[in-house]
Amino acid sequence: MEPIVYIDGQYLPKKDAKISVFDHGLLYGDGIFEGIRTYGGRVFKLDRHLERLYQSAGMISLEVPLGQADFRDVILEVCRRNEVQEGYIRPIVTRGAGTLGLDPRRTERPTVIVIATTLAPLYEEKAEQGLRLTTSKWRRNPPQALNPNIKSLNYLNNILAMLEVIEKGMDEAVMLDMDGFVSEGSADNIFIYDGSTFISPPVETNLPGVTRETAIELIRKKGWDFREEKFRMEALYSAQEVFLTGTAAEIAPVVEVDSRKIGSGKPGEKTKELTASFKELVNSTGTPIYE
Ligand code: PXG
Repeated sequence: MEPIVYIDGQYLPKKDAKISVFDHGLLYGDGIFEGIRTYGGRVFKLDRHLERLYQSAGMISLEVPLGQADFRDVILEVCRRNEVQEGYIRPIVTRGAGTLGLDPRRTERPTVIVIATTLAPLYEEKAEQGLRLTTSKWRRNPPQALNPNIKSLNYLNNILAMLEVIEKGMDEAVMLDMDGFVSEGSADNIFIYDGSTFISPPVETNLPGVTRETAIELIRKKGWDFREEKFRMEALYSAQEVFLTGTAAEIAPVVEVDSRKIGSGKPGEKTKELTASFKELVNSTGTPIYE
């Protein structure tokens, strides 16, 4: 089946789904996006992802030419047209086609794109054994330069970290903020368990992840302690358990950071419990695509 892509009001076969080379999303990374998962024909946390999409747009003064309820309908329709069950959705809004100058006023109107594909999780097998991380030499964009709360099309900061991961044969990067505190991975948030409390850095220096929020809810529901707090690499190295959270990563255990074993060197027991609860949640909640 040929995939169907939504662009500006039209549902097009993949081969016809094209945008202008003058689109400022391409020319300048001027735009925003979301990454959303579906499980068993239901979209996980659809409204929260939509909310974050509009927040990202607001932070770059981009007016989404579609109301939130209409955007929601489009996403569900793209899923239906692609017969998605276990899938991945990528809504994108760019500043639109314009002139070669970066002035956003020289664009006609924002471009809205929605792609939906059938997809397996990012780290499926690796996640069972646990991920190996390396600290990136690149610092996460500080909020004073490009706020990491914006899920923008400008992902070079993260891609530089990913290139390092590939060079070193690792699975994911740990990115530090400008002050040397742990911020997040290249495409996921990070948690440590110190033996009594789960800790994740405050979102000032990272993306407010939907999976991060879900993990915090699960931790609290189990009656375990959680707090938001800045921490340095040493806290990561000496943690009993470490895990990453993300739409693609889900809740993924970390077993090694910078060649240092985390805990026993195997996925932590608490992390495993959280992963199991997360799987239960994604398979029992969400917005139905077919109804
Ligand atoms: N930090 C960053 C920088 C991200 O890009 C997360 C944290 C986790 O957020 P969520 O809301 O997903 O829990 C992300 C999410 C991909 C891909 O294609 C990347 C993300 C999401 C989905 C797919 O690698 N990034």
